[in-house]
Amino acid sequence: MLRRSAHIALLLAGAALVASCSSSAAAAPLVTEGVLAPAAQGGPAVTYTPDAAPAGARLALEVVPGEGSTTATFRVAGMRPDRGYAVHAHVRPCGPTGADAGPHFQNRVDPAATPQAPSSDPAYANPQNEVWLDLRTDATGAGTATATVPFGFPERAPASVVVHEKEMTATAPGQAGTAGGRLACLTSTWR
Ligand SMILES: [Cu+2]
Repeated sequence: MLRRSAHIALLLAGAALVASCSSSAAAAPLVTEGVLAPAAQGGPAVTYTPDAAPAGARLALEVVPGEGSTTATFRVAGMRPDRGYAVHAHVRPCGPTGADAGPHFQNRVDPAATPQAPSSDPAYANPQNEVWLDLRTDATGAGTATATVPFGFPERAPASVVVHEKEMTATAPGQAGTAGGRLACLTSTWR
């Protein structure tokens, strides 16, 4: 009985996730959704650390282009309850390892960044030049974050959303944008 009601609750949470995505009044939102599967299995939504980002959790991204701005909303259900997750837009699609998603998408790219030493300069690694979607889950493991950034994606766009180990993204010089290991990833459409 307990298993059955938990299953129904999950279905309802999934339905709410879909309903809330499709009911946005803004024009032509881009919606990407996925259910976390083990990374070895592949797919659009993968977990690298099932203890912290359980297989079966649902992730959804909605991107609404504006006039010289973009509003992104990231929703999760079935994640760990009462937990913060640092979340960002990354430049490449998800792959078998967390590193496959590459560095954070930056509107103005930090000229000092290298593959070995990603940007950690607060002048570039900040939530006005990157897309940060840090969120906190409720008692059911559901959570939402919305970010409006002052740029669009005319030439380059992110390709994924990465959920990190830390509960919040760091902002100090030398650590800005860092958030620990990569727990899960959603390959997503941004334009
Ligand atoms: Cu990130």
